[in-house]
Amino acid sequence: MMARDNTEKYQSLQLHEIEWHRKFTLSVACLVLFLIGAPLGSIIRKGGLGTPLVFAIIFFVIFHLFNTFGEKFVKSGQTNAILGMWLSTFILIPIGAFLIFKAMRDSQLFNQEFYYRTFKRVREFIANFRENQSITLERTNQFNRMKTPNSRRSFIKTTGKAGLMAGIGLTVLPKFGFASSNNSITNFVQQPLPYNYNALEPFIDAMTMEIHYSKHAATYAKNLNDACVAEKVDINNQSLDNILRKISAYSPKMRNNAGGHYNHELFWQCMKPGTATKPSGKLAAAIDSSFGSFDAFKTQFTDAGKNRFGSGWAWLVLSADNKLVIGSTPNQDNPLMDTSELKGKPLLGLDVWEHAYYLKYQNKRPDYINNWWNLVNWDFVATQFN
Ligand code: MN3
Repeated sequence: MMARDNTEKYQSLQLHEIEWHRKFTLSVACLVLFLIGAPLGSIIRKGGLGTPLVFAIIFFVIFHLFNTFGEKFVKSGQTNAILGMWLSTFILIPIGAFLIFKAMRDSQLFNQEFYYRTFKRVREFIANFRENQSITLERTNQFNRMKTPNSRRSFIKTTGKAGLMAGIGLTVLPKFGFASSNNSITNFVQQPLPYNYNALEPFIDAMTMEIHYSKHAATYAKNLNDACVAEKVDINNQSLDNILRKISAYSPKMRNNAGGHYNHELFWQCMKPGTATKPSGKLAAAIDSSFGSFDAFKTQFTDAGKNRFGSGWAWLVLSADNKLVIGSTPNQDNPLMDTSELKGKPLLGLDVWEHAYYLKYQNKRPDYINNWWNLVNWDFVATQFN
């Protein structure tokens, strides 16, 4: 009788405790669910309240299931009330914090490229770390094998330098991986966008950038690699420039995708966030002497883009006889191609395909071009020119 009383007392106390915790977890959960729903909605950019609400409800169901099980565990005495009742909240808070962080940056959460890049960075870091360690170990071993102080001293002198160089190489080279393959602007792999999708707002909107980079341009890169496999091009011993210069020898698929990939890789670099300056130095002088003035150059380039019928690109190129020339190419052709009427080294390229502007500017291509001038990265154009 006494024991049963005690159990009943204990159970009612426990129920009271559960009720007490539930009051607090519910209010915190509402906040957490909002913190998850809102950023997820903004990340997938469906707009309106619908998407955040749907996500909030889904997470509420998850939260409720967790809590129901937690309560069961507390009642059966397998865990205490704090852990049982707060576990789901503790799990959801970091998820909410992560989503807010992602939503604040941009919508890379659903961008495979982001995960691929992160994975690659971690792998590189581990590889560098291992290599550094084995160098240190090897040097220690060599050092210990030496008998005389003299040879030890000369060893320190020589391997010290070599080790220093290796260390610098290992830490510096990966950072310049892109730059070193940059003689030809681009290789066969799509490079990370140099800025966030929303960085070019308000002139180019984030959704256009995301679709343009992660869908259109990514497809050119993928199809280019497929074409290289199909046409037995050894991409390790062949530069994209060379392929473009002899593009008439390849299939239309190679022409469209080699051009598409090259053009977009150049295009991303031709732009940068912030207010564009004017060209300066040698480039500014060359523009003035070729076109009369910077404004005259802008007008001529804008016309080249405006008047390109259908899809294509407007270009500023450096011709073989070192002259600045403005022109345009259809589809994904570019001035490096042997099939192109306009020939030369591309310094500045403008994508006038509808996919580059339609969401924001619809049919108003001239408005897109006028606004695009605010984004031109003249520093990059100058490095292409020099
Ligand atoms: Mn495009």
